[in-house]
Amino acid sequence: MHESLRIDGARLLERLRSLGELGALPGGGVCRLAFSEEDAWGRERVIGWMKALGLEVSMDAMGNVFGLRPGREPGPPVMTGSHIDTVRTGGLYDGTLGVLAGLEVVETLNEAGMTTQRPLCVAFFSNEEGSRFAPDMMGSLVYVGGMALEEALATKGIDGERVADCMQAVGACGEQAVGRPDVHAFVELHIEQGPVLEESGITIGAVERVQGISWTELTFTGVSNHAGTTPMRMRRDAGHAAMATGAFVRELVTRIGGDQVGTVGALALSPNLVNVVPNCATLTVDLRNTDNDQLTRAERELGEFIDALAEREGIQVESRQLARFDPVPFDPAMVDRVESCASALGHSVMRMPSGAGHDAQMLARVCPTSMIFVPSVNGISHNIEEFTESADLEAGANVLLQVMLDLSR
Ligand code: HGY
Ligand code: MN
Ligand code: MN
Ligand code: MN
Repeated sequence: MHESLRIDGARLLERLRSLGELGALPGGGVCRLAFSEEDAWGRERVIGWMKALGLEVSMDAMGNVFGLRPGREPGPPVMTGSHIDTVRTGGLYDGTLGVLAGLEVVETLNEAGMTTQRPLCVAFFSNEEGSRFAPDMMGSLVYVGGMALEEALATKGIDGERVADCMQAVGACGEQAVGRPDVHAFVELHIEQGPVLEESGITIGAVERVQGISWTELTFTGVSNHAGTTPMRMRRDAGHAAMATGAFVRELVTRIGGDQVGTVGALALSPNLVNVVPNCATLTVDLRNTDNDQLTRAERELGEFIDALAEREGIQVESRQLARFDPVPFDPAMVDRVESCASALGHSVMRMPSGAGHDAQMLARVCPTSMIFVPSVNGISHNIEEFTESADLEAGANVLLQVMLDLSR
């Protein structure tokens, strides 16, 4: 019976649109930074939908939220979900698709009067983006016991505020203890956020693994001085060091090649004035690779470069690791399941890695896990132009429905 079951695409689109109203940016797109007021609005709306669907809602001490649908038998649930926090220039689909498609699966089963053997659970995890409070995937990392709750709560963000205080302010502190998850299997639907599916003309990605991630914050300290009177030989120019590092990152990743990518996403100079040699520069370096040895090599060469640079320029450098996750392989049987469910529904499907980090890479530490990708138009994400065709959103949600039914009989 369940092979013929289909989700309601229009209803899914309406929820995506409705959630996108919260934290909507004037020119389009969304900003719901973790534990911000906008994040709280999103949390409230999704929890309202969970309750309206009859789910038993709980929140843990990290603010992770779970909507449980009992099965015919008790036991660890088949879980799906993702995140609803966004980057500062976020789109409508990053994270939210996985959460709202999970709710759509529940509503479809409710309408069909179907009770699965195993319980189902739809979750959203706190602070997946990590762009306000590093590391990324913080909520799911704490959930699986990969980061102590106390450490997460004490984390200071880019605005100097502590996670604990911001969570308190938005009511995102639940009672449920963290670190002892009991999950039968986890599957996350997510937009690809890259160009591969679109360029390949394929609808569904069966994700085999997530690449390794390394985030570092570098702070160069020199001496501020007059831009006109200070001879070049006397300068201790922190700004120059930052720019030289940015150029080196591009040269490094080009030289390593393969899947290696590198980004300087945040840069701040002080005093940031046209006629003052900067005495302080802070920048972030995001390095990723599917090959951990190459990623480690990139980190090492970056470290060697900045030490030599600081020595040569007579400035100090402080390096702070913001995140480091090895590449994560998903359970082959789970990847097969995504592939076979997609094919059974008549969708083209390909196996592929994930360039982005996801909550699924944390759940993979505690249960069989995989991901379903759908195409991103022009490969764009973390950009207000982020878009996925309705037919592809619907296809992904239908694959999710079938995979969850497969897992929960
Ligand atoms: O950075 C990432 O890959 C994720 O979107 N947080
Ligand atoms: Mn995401
Ligand atoms: Mn993201
Ligand atoms: Mn993600």
